[in-house]
Amino acid sequence: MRRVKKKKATHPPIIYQPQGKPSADKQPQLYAQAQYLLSAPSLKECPEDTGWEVAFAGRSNAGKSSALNCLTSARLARTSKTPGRTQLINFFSLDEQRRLVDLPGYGYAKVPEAMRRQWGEQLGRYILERQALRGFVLLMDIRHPLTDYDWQLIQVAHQRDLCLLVLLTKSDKLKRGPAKNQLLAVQQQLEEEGIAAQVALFSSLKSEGCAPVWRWLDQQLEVGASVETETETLVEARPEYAPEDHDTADD
Ligand SMILES: Nc1nc2c(ncn2[C@@H]2O[C@H](COP(=O)(O)OP(=O)(O)OP(=O)(O)O)[C@@H](O)[C@H]2O)c(=O)[nH]1
Ligand SMILES: [Mg+2]
Repeated sequence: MRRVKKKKATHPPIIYQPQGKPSADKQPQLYAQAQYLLSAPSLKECPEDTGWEVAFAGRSNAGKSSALNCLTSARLARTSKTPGRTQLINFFSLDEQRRLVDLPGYGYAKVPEAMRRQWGEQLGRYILERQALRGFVLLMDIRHPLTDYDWQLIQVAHQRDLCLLVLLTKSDKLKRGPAKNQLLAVQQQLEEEGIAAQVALFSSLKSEGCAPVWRWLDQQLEVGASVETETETLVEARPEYAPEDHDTADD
């Protein structure tokens, strides 16, 4: 009997597989054109202190780099399942005068005490001294909001009267109801402490929550002032980025 040779199954190569529903948000050109600028180990190595800057801060592993990647074009900032990965102040330019900044995460217990203290100092100096700094995005894992370190940062930002946007990240980890409750609880605690801040849910994994962040960033970066930008030009929504859901560190 003639044996029929089985055909080998062939699969088309997987180029990009979105993990969530495509976002309905349209990404403004200003954020799509973001480029890596430089990484500074301390304040004196930062770019010239002119123009407008918004910093992304939060505990190690909160999802800062992932959020930056999601809001901009692609894999600009390095993400990791190992907390404490971002040890430098990373600058990304949007145009000649506007930058987004990925700050080193704080509060990671395994980082040696001396290094933590040194980073605390650099972070404090950056926040208090940097003239270009116009606002702060504080990112907190929705399951672990408002740690002592977060409060310290909020107080320092408050001292300088910096605008604050609080993002509760990894919102995909909770169902809609509990996520909303967590949002309300955080809003209430900030209000009780007299902190004026916008609070919003955010998921890099699902590309959810980008539009309000872009609007808020536009305000802090005074988009439209002095430098001609193309924020009116909207490009297709979905940044070609979604972090892998390998966030097992504190599940
Ligand atoms: N489920 C889920 N996981 C996420 C999300 N955003 C980030 N992660 C995961 O969380 C981990 C940490 O993300 P990073 O963006 O590197 O966090 P970071 O705050 O920059 O961390 P450091 O640089 O160490 O301070 C990674 O494993 C990401 O894949 C999200 O929206 N949903
Ligand atoms: Mg990082």
